[in-house]
Order: sequence, then structure tokens, then C-alpha cells
Amino acid sequence: MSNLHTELFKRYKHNPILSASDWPYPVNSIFNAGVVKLKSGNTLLLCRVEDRTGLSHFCKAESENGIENWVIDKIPTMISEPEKHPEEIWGIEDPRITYVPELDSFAVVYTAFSRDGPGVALALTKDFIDFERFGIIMPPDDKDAALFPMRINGNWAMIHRPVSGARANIWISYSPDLKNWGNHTLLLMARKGAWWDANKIGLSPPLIKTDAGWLMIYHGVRTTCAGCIYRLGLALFDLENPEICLMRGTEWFFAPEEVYEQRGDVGNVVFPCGYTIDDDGDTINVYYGAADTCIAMATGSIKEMLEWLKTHS
Ligand code: BMA
Repeated sequence: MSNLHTELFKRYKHNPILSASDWPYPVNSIFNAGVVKLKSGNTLLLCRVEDRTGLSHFCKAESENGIENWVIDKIPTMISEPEKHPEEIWGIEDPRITYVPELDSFAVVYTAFSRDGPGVALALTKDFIDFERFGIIMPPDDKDAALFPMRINGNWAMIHRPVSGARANIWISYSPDLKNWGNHTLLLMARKGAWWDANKIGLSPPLIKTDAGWLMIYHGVRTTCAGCIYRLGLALFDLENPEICLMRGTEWFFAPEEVYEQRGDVGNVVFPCGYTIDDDGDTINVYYGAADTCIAMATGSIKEMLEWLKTHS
């Protein structure tokens, strides 16, 4: 479907790229994957997999071109460990992955579904086989979190989305050791009223570092009589002080339009948790959960996203 708006993300024509029928073991749905480009050049997706208990775990899929011929783990890659980590009693969801050069490790920040609701948990891994769990680092209700790849003014920094009352805004917090978090600061507020991003917003994939600043793709949740619509918007933050918002788009730029995005376990959801950037430093391949059922891919240009922000903020 096309309209007169600028199309910043072009969907891969054979979307979805991964769904339950591709899985080597029985599952209900595959969606919301964390993404990294490995040193080998391969793309690794750490997929959220929901089985027929309704609980989620992670399973990795690796591909040379990031589109097809996925090699999928035969068994779950990372499962909840409620004996050691009671906060994971109802599963683990929505991983966001950041490579952290200082630690020579990937930081996987994910939702731990606890008895008290969703909280933010962290694990470090070098190989996506062994995971060093740090446990819950933000208590419930909190989710949609990702780590910055480097320290900001000496501290680790993380974006997350606590919920208070009916409103859910995006916050930034800091830590000297990845365990103790403080200096909690409100970063981006949900709009109000009829806006597409009224009342509830959240970080989608980890921030994108550009020369102009940290580029954020965030989701806005519009509540309607027919249910929620998850759409995507853009904001830009200062490189040195990410608490300064330089620009924020007025309109959404990507929304559920295709059948696989509009129909599924939870219809009208596009939910990216990761991306890869090509060697040109500009082409971005965004992997998103579609309707909480499958994984789709869309490609854009970081330069064009920044240009769009200038005329739409
Ligand atoms: C959000 C998250 C996502 C999910 C989305 C739509 O709150 O829980 O995992 O994709 O809702 O159901």
C-alpha cells in the first residue's frame, strides 16, 4: 500500500522473513527480536519465541545476508530461570542488544515477566551461548529498555519505560557498575489527547548513533475502541548529553499497513527491537515483530530519517 507521505522504511518484498512454521520445534509465534551484526558479517536475531504455554523464551537465528537461509538453534537459546531469578517466573521478552566495546560483550536488556509485572533485566554474553545474568535492574512496571554502547560522562546509561498510573514515558538512568542504577531522568513524554503517541510511548530498538545525535525510533500506542495501534516515530538527542532532545517528529513514520502487521495474535503492531547498519554507514535494516506473530524487515536511510525530522518536527 502506498500513500503520499514520505516512505522512510521500505518493507522487504517477501515479508515476513521468519515465522513459527520456520521453527525447528513447536512454537506459537516468533517476534520482537534483538539484533546484532557479528564480526563474521552474519546477522544474528535473538528472537522472542512464545510457546503454547503463553510464556516466552529466546532463540537465535543467524543468516549470512540477514534475510534468508536462517540457521535456527534446535532448542531454546535462553530460557527463564525462575529458581535463580524469580523475576523471570512468567518468561523473558523483547531483548534489545547493544555491543559494548569496553566489555567486549553484548549487553542483552530484556523484559523479565515477574509476579509483579514486567521489569527490566540485563545479561552479558560474548557468544550467545553463555549468558551472565545481572538480574532485575529496574523493578516493575518497566520495560522497553536498552543500554548505550559506551559510558556517558563516566557512567553507563540506559533508556527505559516505567509506567506510572495511566501514563508511560521514556526515562534515562545511569550506573557506575551496571547493577546499581540512579539519576533517573525523564527523557521523552507521551503526548496527550488525540495524538498518535498519546499516553504511552516506549523505546523501540537501541538508539542509533549518528553525527547529528542519538537517533531514537520509538513506538506510540494509540488506544481506540477497536484496540491499540502501535506506530513508530523519531526523536533526536544530543550526543554528549542525551537528556537534551534536539528534535521530535510530529507524525508517525511507520505503521501497520500490511496484512501480516494488521492480523495476528495482537493485530496492528509493528515493534522493532533491533537493526543492522550496512557498510555504507547509512542503510539501516530494521527487524520488527509484526502483530506479535512473525518477524518482518524494512530498510531505510539514516540520512533520510534525519532529513525527515528537520521538516517534520
Ligand atoms: C508491548 C510489549 C510487546 C508487544 C506489544 C504489543 O507492551 O509487550 O512485547 O509486542 O505490547 O502486544
